Amino acid sequence: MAAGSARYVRYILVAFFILAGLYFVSNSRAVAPPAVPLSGSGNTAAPVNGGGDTTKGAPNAPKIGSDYDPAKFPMAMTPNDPGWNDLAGIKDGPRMNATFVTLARNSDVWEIAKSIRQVEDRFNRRYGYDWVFLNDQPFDDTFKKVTTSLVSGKTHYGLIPEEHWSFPEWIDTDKAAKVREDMKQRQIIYGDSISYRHMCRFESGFFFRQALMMNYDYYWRVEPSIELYCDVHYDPFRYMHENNKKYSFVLSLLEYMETIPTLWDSVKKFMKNHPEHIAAGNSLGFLSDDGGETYNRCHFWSNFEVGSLNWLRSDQYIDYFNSLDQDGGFFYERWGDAPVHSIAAALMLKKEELHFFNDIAYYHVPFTHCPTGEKTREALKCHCNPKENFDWKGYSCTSKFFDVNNMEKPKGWEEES
Ligand SMILES: Nc1nc2c(ncn2[C@@H]2O[C@H](COP(=O)(O)OP(=O)(O)OP(=O)(O)O)[C@@H](O)[C@H]2O)c(=O)[nH]1
Ligand SMILES: *[C@@H]1O[C@H](CO)[C@@H](O)[C@H](O)[C@H]1NC(C)=O
Ligand SMILES: [Mg+2]
Repeated sequence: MAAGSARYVRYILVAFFILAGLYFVSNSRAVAPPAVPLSGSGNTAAPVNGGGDTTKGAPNAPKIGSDYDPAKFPMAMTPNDPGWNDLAGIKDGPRMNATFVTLARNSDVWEIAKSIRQVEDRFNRRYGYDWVFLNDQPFDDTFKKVTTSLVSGKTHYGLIPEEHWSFPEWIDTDKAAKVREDMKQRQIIYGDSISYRHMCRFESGFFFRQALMMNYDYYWRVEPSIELYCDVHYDPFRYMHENNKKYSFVLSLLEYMETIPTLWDSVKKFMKNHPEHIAAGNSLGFLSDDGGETYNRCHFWSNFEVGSLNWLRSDQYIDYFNSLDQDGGFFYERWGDAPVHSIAAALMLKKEELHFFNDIAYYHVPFTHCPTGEKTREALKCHCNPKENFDWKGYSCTSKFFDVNNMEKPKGWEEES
């Protein structure tokens, strides 16, 4: 009897320790401190693991990489494709080596929160792609907390090195100051801003080689205050990868000539010095209506871009950027990253390497891309007003893009022009 009850006590004790052990293990995982350095100390340009939280990302998804059979994971590109209505839960299939990227100030937090929420709701909640945030000032705790809570993938925060956000030594800062004064008088938008110029130069030549961005092959640029109006049914990164696309856009338009008076001269000089970088079968016709003599001001609007980081990091693009940067137009004029990227893409990539994402509906003040065609908009559950679609209006260059590529315009485009 005594021996028997001692055995029971032993059983109870063992069971107790097993339960206590299980409780401890499961609970310690739940209360593990987030790997996100919310205290602000992780704000460096070196790769910081901004979101080691194991609940982030898509746990069941096959690993990142190009080693997969696309046919095993078909993407639903049209409403007739199998899986079109499968918008719930984590998407299976491969993930690209890709990230969202946002340049922002701490004061942009609520406007970028709005953008993130839309990108997540319409696309990323099923994919869990990472998000890199870049800033010329350290990000504060609020910015990191809010953005990390909204992004389904891992978040990373980078501080831009000073040499990527300042006047290079060959720039005459007095001359640059006179230009800003003059542009102010002429009321040219952002004409008197120094920071806007640093921003444009950074987006033109440096975002893709920040330490955090070196970890990825593809990027999707997102700005504060944008809207995504339709569901995204397939992975745009995978589309780029599988179709060998290097640069993409949703809106195109004419640049203000006052901001780029000598940009084309600079480009022509580069073309003369580096004929080896100019692609055969490029999209020169998108940029110039006279065979390259003058620039017609057409450019892709770069506040939205999905593109290849390796292309931007290529000798081709770096030689181009350095040549333009030496000419000083980021400071002596007000060259924007949109014409700078667009000219590079149109001259140095093959036509087939550019892509227009008709099915990604988008708004950045003051322009809207709302897909043409009622059927398309319904299938994509869009909430944009088709009357606001800019694609076929006079200031858009999208029609020219279609013509240069001999592409058929979507049905109903004339009614929207
Ligand atoms: N860190 C940082 N980010 C900036 C600065 N200026 C602009 N940005 C970011 O750079 C991107 C482009 O700047 P915007 O002010 O949106 O320029 P824009 O799109 O030409 O003009 P808006 O019509 O005002 O949107 C945005 O993601 C901004 O958050 C700056 O001084 N510091
Ligand atoms: C992702 O891309 C970067 C840059 O090209 C590369 O260094 C890295 O090895 C890639 N990672 C994977 C998992 O393919
Ligand atoms: Mg903007």
